[in-house]
Parts: sequence; C-alpha cells; structure tokens
Amino acid sequence: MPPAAFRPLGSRRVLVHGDGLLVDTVLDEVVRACLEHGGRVWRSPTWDVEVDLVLALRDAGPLANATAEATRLGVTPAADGAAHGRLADEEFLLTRTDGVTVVLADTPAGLLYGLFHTVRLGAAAFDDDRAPERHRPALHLRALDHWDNVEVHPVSGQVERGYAGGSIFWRDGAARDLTRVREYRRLLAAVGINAVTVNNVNVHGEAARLLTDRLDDVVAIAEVLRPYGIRVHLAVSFAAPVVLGGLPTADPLDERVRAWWADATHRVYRRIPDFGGFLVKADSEGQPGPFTYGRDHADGANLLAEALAPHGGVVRWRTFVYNHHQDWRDRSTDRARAAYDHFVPLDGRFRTNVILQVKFGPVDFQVREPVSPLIAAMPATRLAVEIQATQEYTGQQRHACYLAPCWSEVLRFEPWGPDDRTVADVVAGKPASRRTEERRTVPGGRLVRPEGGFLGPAFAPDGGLLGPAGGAGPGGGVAGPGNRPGGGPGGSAGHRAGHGGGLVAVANVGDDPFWTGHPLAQANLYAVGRLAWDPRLTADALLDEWIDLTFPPSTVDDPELVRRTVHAVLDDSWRTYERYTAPLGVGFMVRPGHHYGPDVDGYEYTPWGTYHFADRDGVGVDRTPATGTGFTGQYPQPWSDAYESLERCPDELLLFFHHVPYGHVLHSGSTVVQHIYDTHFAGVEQVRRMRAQWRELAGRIDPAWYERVRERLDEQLRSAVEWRDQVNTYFFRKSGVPDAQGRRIY
Ligand code: BDP
Repeated sequence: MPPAAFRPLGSRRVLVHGDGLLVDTVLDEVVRACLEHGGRVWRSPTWDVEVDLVLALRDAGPLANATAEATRLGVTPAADGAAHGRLADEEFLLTRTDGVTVVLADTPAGLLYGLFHTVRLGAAAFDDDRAPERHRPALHLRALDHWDNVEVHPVSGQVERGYAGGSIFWRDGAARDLTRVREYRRLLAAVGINAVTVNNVNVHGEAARLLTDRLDDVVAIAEVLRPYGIRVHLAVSFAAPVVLGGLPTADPLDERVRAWWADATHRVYRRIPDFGGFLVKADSEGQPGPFTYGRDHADGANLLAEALAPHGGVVRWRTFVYNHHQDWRDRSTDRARAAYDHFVPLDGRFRTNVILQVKFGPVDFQVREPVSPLIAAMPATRLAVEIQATQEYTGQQRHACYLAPCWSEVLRFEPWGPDDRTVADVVAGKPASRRTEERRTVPGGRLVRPEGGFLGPAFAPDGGLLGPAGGAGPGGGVAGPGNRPGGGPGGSAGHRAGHGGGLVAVANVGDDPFWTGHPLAQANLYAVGRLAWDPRLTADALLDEWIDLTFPPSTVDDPELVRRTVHAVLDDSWRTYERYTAPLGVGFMVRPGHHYGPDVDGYEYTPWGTYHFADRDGVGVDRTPATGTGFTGQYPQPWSDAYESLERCPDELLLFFHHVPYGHVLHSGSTVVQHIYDTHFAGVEQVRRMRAQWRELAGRIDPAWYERVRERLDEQLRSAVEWRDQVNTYFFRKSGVPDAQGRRIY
C-alpha cells in the first residue's frame, strides 16, 4: 500500500481511542498519513472533539454514539460483559453516524484492520449514506511462508524458488538490517496477513540454529512484526535434537527427545511470548522425519505439538510427503496418491494444535491441478491449504500471471458437490453438515465416521469464526483416542485451537525494489491476504482494490486507462499461461531443476513421479481404478465418479486423470491434439496483446514501474513462443497429426 493510498484519510480529523501496542500502531499510521497529506489527529479518552473519523476500542471509555451504533449492528455493548456481545479478535465494525465515520473493535488487532479497511475504501468511507458493516476474517491463520535460506545455498541460493532478489530477512548467513521489514510489515497487515515463517522449509545449515543459539535473530524480527499483529513462525528440522541437542536419536517417542523439544520451545517463548509455532517438512525430499524411527507422522507432529501446547503455539505439519526416488511401477507409486495414503489413516490422532498443511493440488503447485482429495478426507484434523505465490511453476515472476482466479477456484471448490461446504469452509473449521456425513464414502463405498468426533467443543457452533474475543475455545474435541505421546486433548490454549487451519502461501517477496520482481506480481501477494480474510471475494474485485491502492488517481495520468489496462493484462493471465504451457492438466514439461521454460520430456524418465506418458498413440495419466492408479477413488462423490468418467471429466483436467488417444474429442468439440495446437497458438497471441496493451501506459505511470513490466512482457513473449514451438512440435512428431488449420509446426 503506497503512502499515497492514505491521502483520503490524511486530510481528515481523526480521533484514536484506546490503549495497547497495536493501538499505538494505528495512531502512528494516522500521524504518518496526516504529516504527509494534512489533517489532524487526537488521542483522547472521550469523543469531545469535532472529527471526521473515530477509531476506537469499545471498552476504552464512553463513546455514546458509537455504542448505539454497535447495538444497531447486533453487538451488545462490551461493557455488559456478555461474551456473545464481544467482537472476535481481529473483528471490527464500520459505521457512519452523525457525519462521522466510526471504526469500533474490541481488540487492538480489530482496530488495526479497521484502519486499513478505511484506507482501502478511501473517500467512500466518508459517504453519509454508507450502511454499517461488520467484518471479521473467515480464516484465523493467514500466513506467508518465506523459503528464505539464512546462508546462500549452493543449489537453491538465498531464497529457494525466489524471483524477487535476495531475502528481506537474511543475507550471507546473517540477519539483515530490518529497515525494509518495517515497511513490509505494513504491507502485510494492510492485506490481512497475521503470520510469517522466516526461513525455508528445507532447513539448511545455520537455519536449524535459529531455534536455539541464533534465536536472537528471530527475536529481532518478531519485535519488528509484533506491532502489526504478525506472529513469527519458524521452520524447524525434525532432526534438531540430534543436530543441535547432541542426542543419539530424534525418535518422537523417546523421553529425552520430548524433553529436548519442550525445553527448546520453552526457551523460544521466554523470548517471544507471542511466537506462532513451527512449520515442518518431514520425510520429504531428503528432510529428516519420523519414518527413520519407524514412527508415523502423527507421532512426529504430536511431539512438537506437545512442546508448543503449554504456550499456545501450533505446529504446521506439511503433507507434502512422497517418494522422490521412485519409478512408475504400479499404482502405489502414483505421486498424486501419496499425501492421502500417508495421512488419511492418521485422521483423529493429531493433537488439537496440529494443523496439517496441504498443497492445494495433489502433485506440486502446477498451473492446473484438481483440488487435493485430502482436504475432504480428514474430518477430525485441522487443515490449512498451501498455495504458491512465488511463481515457481507459473512463470517465475518474469511472466505476468495473476493467480487469484486459480486460488479462488480452489477455495470455492465443493468437495462434496453443490450446496455443501467449500474448501474455504473446511479450512475455516466449519463442521460437516449431516448431508456431508451421509455422503462421505471411501473408495469401497463404506461410510467413514470420524473417530473422536469432529464436533467436539473446540469447534465454535458457527464454524469457528466467532470464538471468544482474543482467545481460543476450550481445547479438546478433535483429538481421537489414539493420541500418543502425551495423548489426549492438547493445545487448549492454542493459537485458535479448534478453529480450523487457514490459508498459507509461499511468499513471493524479496529485496527487489518492487518487492516481487515483476511489479504486477504484487497483485498475487495482495490476493493471498484478502482471500484468506474473505474467500468469497472475486479475483476481479480484488484486482480493482489492488489497482486503486497501487495507482491512486493523483499519481497517474488517466486512472481509468490504467485500470482498464491492468485488467486487460492480468484478468485472464493465469489461463493464458496455462494455454501456452503443459496442456489439459498434465503438468510439468518444465526444465528440470530450475523449472523455467519448456522441456516436454524433462522429467519423463526421472524418479520424481511427474509424468505425461506421451507416446505415438496418446497422452495423459490413467488414474482410474480399473486400469490406472485408482487415484480418482480418493475423492468423495460426486467428484470420484466425475473424474473417473472419461465423458464427465472436465476438459481442463482430462490428462491429469486419463490417458487418451490424440484423436479423443473434448467437450469443446476439438480433439486433444488440435486443442494443444490451438491453445498454444492462442496463448502466444494473447501475450502479444498483453504486451501491446501495456505499452499504452508509457508516460502515464511511474517510468520505473512501466519499464520493469515492459521488459518482463518482452521476456514473457519470447518464452511463450518457445513453449508453443516445443510443445506443438513434440506432439506433432509424436502423433503425426497435422494442424487442421495448416499453421506451420516444425
Ligand atoms: C517444490 C519445490 C521445492 C520445494 C518443495 C516443497 O520445487 O523447491 O522444496 O516444492 O514444497 O515445488 O517443499
């Protein structure tokens, strides 16, 4: 959010009312806006000055008019002490009363989000006919995971899959000067992010010691982020008791190991009382994990959860567990099956402060994947969805690729069919309807009932959105009988224990002057936070918000043209990227290692489990039960049937689920091979248009901004042509089928 976005706020008279660290932040923000744009600010115990905007904690003192407004919105005055009348943590009201705009909250975080909401509204926040509004986040955990290495790693560099310069936290083995993080925290709070993991999930070298003797660095970052309501999380190594503690084992059932984690965690909380928790990648791509000791992932996750529970922390345990040294031998080696096969049998065994973090698709952040079936299969476990803002597989921030439409599809997906819960509901902790329960089946058609009951007391009746302000519900409820070690309900003081999981994105930010390398990739960062706050927001509306904040009218020539152009470039850019890269959901076809640019067979004969199986007759992965891997059976109805059926499978996922001949006719009426040719030609033409459209902004926006995007669009066009030519040529040569339109394919 650039300072200019505060202009409509800064020219007003503002009263800030209340105490606390985050209220101080609200005041600082308003003062900063006033210094820049005029206006005045008061901090006063009473509303006895003529003002345009009041930002107030309700219980900070008498605010007669505002209290009446709150009552009108159905919130009982805080003073009556009734829990139901309190606003939840982070919740706020915005009303217009007697010519004054009033933001009310019961917790400082609510006030901070209310301030940023007012800024987002701009002048519209001061319209007299504005109806009262009540806002609270749908998801409590709204996190960014930075895959930042403390030291430069020989393969992955300073930031693994980073496309925006160096890390904003680390440089060459040391913590950086945090000046830039002071701006970053504003940006994050303004979009609603409340948790940040500061190091890579692949915990290399020095990074392991952030948990122990390098904790000072983490403390310093936490202190910078705290005033903006952002909690620090750490990625930790499962082998830490061995590597750091000198123990002979990291076995999760070993008493010494449990004691070591309890002690290490205690030390972290002594220095960082609001520490968010741990993030763990275990038994995955070479990272250590419980399998080494013959234990499972519930044992592993519960070990850390037990250490965190007394302090209110959570462990986010990733489900990205698969065998990366495999060959395609039989159905059990289908990488898409792996997360479900590993984790579903463990449902009900995780402590309440464990959140399983599930990649949105079953494979790996491809431009098009079905939603992971795991999300519908763990009713007794808290889940978070992981998306990738850093554009590893979507053009590496050299290509404009606005991902909000993709993420929005994921969050709105209804795993049990129409009119049932969405993915967003599941990660919000909304309990299943009776209908879902009745429909929930496993591949054999057996009804699955969650052990231990997913409707335990930890889930608030409204789906977990309205817990008592500032805290978690009573613990327990979701932990099944088989919990060990230290089983039984845990994490009662947890970070929203019992309140679902959340939305987590792999961060796309670095020390680049534009934050995200490609300036337009900022829109993805923006969308992450806003979708986590409200998953019903549309990609289109979010882009409008982002444009308003990024190009306030006073800073550009012809704001309407700017808006139209940015929409024209970004609206369809995800589908455009899909058109010129791997077709029909088959995925990969990228250059091995760095994953930029085309290499159709790059991974085809490797042990990574990502294949397209193209031969002279056809292409695609057979994941049906009769002849393929049976992966379709991991979905509940109606999707299990839909994906299994060649007739009903959506075109865009056809090759993810089926191996078909090149002449197979899609719902669109085109054959598979003709579709490949057509979309690849069309994709390139679309990039050409995006490039031409952008050029209309020459001289109308900040020249550095303009130039950076222009350069990147040139590269996007070059790369799209390369993709088109390699993919089309490959399939022409494999199939021998000429293009029906007679275009030249070499
Ligand atoms: C893959 C990335 C790799 C990550 C891994 C993960 O290529 O760099 O370490 O995901 O999510 O997509 O752990």
